[in-house]
Amino acid sequence: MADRYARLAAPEAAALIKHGNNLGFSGFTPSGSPKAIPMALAERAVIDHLYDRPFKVGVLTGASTGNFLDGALAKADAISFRTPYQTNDELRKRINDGTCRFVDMHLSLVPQFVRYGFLGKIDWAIIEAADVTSDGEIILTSAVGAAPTYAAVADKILIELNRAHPVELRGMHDIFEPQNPPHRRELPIYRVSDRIGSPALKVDPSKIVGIVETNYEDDSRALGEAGEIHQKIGQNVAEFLANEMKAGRIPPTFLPLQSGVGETANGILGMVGTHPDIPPFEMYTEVLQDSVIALMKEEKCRFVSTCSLSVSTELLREIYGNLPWYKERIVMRPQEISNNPEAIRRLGLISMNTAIEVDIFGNVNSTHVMGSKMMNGIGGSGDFTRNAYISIFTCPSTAKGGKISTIVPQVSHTDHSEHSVQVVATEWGVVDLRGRTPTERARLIVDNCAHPEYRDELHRYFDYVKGGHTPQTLAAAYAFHVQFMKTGDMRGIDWKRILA
Ligand code: 0RQ
Repeated sequence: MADRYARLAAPEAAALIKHGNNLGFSGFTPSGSPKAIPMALAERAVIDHLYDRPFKVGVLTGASTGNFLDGALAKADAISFRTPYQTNDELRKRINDGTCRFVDMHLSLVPQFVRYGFLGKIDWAIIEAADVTSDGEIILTSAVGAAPTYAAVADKILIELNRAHPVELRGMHDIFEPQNPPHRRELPIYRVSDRIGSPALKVDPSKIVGIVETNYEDDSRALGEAGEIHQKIGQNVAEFLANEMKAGRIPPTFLPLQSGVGETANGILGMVGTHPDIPPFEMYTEVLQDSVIALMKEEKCRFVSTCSLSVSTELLREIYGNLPWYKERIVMRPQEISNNPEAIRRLGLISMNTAIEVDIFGNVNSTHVMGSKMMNGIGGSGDFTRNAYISIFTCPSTAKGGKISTIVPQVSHTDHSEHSVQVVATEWGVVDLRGRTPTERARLIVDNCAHPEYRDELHRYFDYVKGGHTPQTLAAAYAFHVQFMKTGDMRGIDWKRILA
């Protein structure tokens, strides 16, 4: 580690940042994001606000972050602008009450948007590092995210040198930034494990204003054991994939998997991974979640290309305790590469993401509750879904104790259209929408995926709406949602009145 850089205490680093600055942070999910500087910034904001001094910053990261960053800064009301994704309750509240501007973006596009200046100037890059050399080589930690781009475009760089991450991480990252068009070349990734960049992030050392030394573990939460519903969904997806192999539509070597965030995705991947007819596979994904570690140890998952190690603290310790073994089996890439449409299409990925709701025609809402309230954001689900060899969406058939059907006549917000969504699975069944017309899709989804308590309601709607390529009645398309907003339960719709 180099001595040429100034050593700063976190409050000293925070004091350098001005109200209105745009900050580009390393990290992707709570993994790999700075911790001490954002917490010091939050403390500073609280004091500034007490003295009626304005202090808010723009926060750009790889994906979501944890309590150290989004949590602390949102609580201090210190975020004026946020992109591209978040999962924090306090921040979600501010986004939905309009006090924080939020731009929900495809994660693969963030670095390009930043390089082109579409998101404004980046004043500071704040990067968590396991090591930094005097000539500006930075070894990143448990994620890459958009750190290479933030570091390249920012005026100045602050490093959080975090001793909780071992310097031996060197070699797990593969840092690569494509040229801007018209000079961009193809990405030479032909196998999941191909490396195309360098193990370190290289920056102009004169831009590094100082180093804050810390020792904080990532605050990733452990995901619970898959419940009965998630197990059934996982079983349905696994059976579907096993049948695709039998039918010769997936090669005997299988195809690389991508799996989304959250409890549902983690549980489903666990089930797919343990299905006896699914052979050992590789993953080309953006988050390596808990269930993958067990599959790697059983050699069921042979290699993972990811943007982050989004695992619980215990599992990250396990990875760090056996680094040589994991370094042969994991490569961490920038989100522009982990989520790159070209690589996804070429490698023939099977994508598995979670929906908030799905409509009878196969359109998916991943982001908004009842059409208006932001949940987390689209994340990487669009990058993968649109370009996958097979794109799968899963969700439990109901939410909020059965008061909400996740299968609805029309989604209240569209993130993934019927043209990109190929397979839908709930705990009741799995349907293959490829090559089906809207009317065929509607029958399949209602009869196989909807909760039985909602099937009659959905049939009633669909039997009434006749005519057109995609039969729909605008007066009743949102009847389920309107009923919930009036009564707190989607059931009991007065169809006679609505369809009169
Ligand atoms: O809320 O906890 O308050 O009860 O939504 O739902 O079932 O716990 O599912 O944790 O897997 O998250 C889509 C949000 C699912 C996530 C989403 C309520 C439900 C609960 C969470 P409560 P579950 P999960 C790559 C992929 C977009 C980004 C993405 C997500 C809460 O998967 O953010 O895919 N996806 N990225 O009760 C009202 C409905 C609801 C509902 C569920 N229809 N109406 N509330 N909920 N359905 C990774 C990255 O991009 C980093």
